Amino acid sequence: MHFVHRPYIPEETIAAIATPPGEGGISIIRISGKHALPVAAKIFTGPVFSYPSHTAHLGKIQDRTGHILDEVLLLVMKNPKSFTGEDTVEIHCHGGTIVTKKILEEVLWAGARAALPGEFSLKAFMNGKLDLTQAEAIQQVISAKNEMAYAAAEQHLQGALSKYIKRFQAKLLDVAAILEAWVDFPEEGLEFASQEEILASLSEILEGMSTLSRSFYEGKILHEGLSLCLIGPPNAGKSSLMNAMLGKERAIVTEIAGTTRDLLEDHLWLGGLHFKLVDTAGIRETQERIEKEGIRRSFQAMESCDLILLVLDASVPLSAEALSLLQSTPKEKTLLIWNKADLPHTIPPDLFPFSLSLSALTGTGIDALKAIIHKMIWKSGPPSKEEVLLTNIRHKEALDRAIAALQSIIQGLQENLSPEFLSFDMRKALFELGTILGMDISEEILTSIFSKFCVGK
Ligand SMILES: Nc1nc2c(ncn2[C@@H]2O[C@H](COP(=O)(O)OP(=O)(O)O)[C@@H](O)[C@H]2O)c(=O)[nH]1
Ligand SMILES: [Mg+2]
Repeated sequence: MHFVHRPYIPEETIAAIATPPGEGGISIIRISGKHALPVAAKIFTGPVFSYPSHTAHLGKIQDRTGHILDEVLLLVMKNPKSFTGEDTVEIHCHGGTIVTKKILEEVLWAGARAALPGEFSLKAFMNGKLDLTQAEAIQQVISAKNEMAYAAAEQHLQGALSKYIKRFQAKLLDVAAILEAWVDFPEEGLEFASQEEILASLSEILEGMSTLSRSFYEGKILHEGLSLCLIGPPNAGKSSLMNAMLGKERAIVTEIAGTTRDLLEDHLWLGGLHFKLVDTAGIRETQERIEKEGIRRSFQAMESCDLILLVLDASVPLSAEALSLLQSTPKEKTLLIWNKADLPHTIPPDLFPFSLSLSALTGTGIDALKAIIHKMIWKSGPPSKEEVLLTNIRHKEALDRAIAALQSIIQGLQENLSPEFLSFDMRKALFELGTILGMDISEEILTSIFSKFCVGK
């Protein structure tokens, strides 16, 4: 969807349906702005102007001809004590598509304008109700697909990430002040702190910022999930393993080599996380056109996935295809699986850092497989609920630019550059940290952030 956000005009009153489309118990129409009360008063049967803030009132909505549209509950929240910081009215009506739409039409007729996606949150940000990380966290709370992603988003919403960033800012400002003193009083400046002390505190800040930046890997896992891809020669049991992992007969399994010829995807939930599991065509030399295309897609999937499950048949000697796959798969993102362990088998030792044997047919070893996947993903254990993680690419990029600026300050200090030269990078680092919180941020960037939000939020 493409649209242009208008600049924030406090006088404008906006309205939108805040509940999801479709039928439900209730729907909520939200109105925010200077004229929220007059708009509501035009269509509601009660004395809207006399209602105290934060009260709820039962009444009816009338259309412009006086026809009753629905019996509703009207909530009044006066500025500044509302989500947006403006006068806000919520109309809770019956949750039907038509009735909700009709009431919104009347609200718009009465003087509100249709809100753009994320515009309520934009107003909240503009009015200082939230900083930008918190506003962005709202959307992540809404879109969280698993408990850990939800926990991380909720934590950002409570301001945990802002607190972290502000701490970096405060520490950097301390150093900046000392650098300024060096510039202004070259003689006495050194009394405030020695070069070693400054280097030590900068390194400590850098370390903290780098740790936060690295947490984006975990944040991404939580938020987007990962893709697992089954790769192997024909008849190794890839499709059988897919079915065993999913606990349903998703893929066709036969003893005929070349049964799977296209990519097959399904969702897999493992340890509270969301994965995309992809079954692929068995890799071998073939002249058959469809199978050939399938194999090309297998290689593509192998490239793009986060984790490869390389499946080999342990009950037969290694084929040429198996050997070639053992050589060509990137070891660091591959789990080697020796399948058909229910049959007499031999397994060459220690080929890959991560491997196990199992039987897709009997199900023996499937739990161990899930445990290893878990271990491979969380290289140093899953994050605790208290850990602050970066989950947003915008934050990650700004933080990395701040880190680069900090590195160049440290390098400059080590090369005994005069402090004047360091203050440019210091300002850059502080600026980048500020943009994470929404300070000094351009209208264009704000627009693109809020345009990804839901309408009505
Ligand atoms: N004994 C035994 N047979 C298996 C096992 N896994 C798969 N098979 C059989 O191997 C054949 C090929 O399986 P399939 O899942 O289609 O392999 P794919 O070509 O790699 O997808 C089928 O006849 C399966 O029943 C296993 O763990 N043990
Ligand atoms: Mg198959």
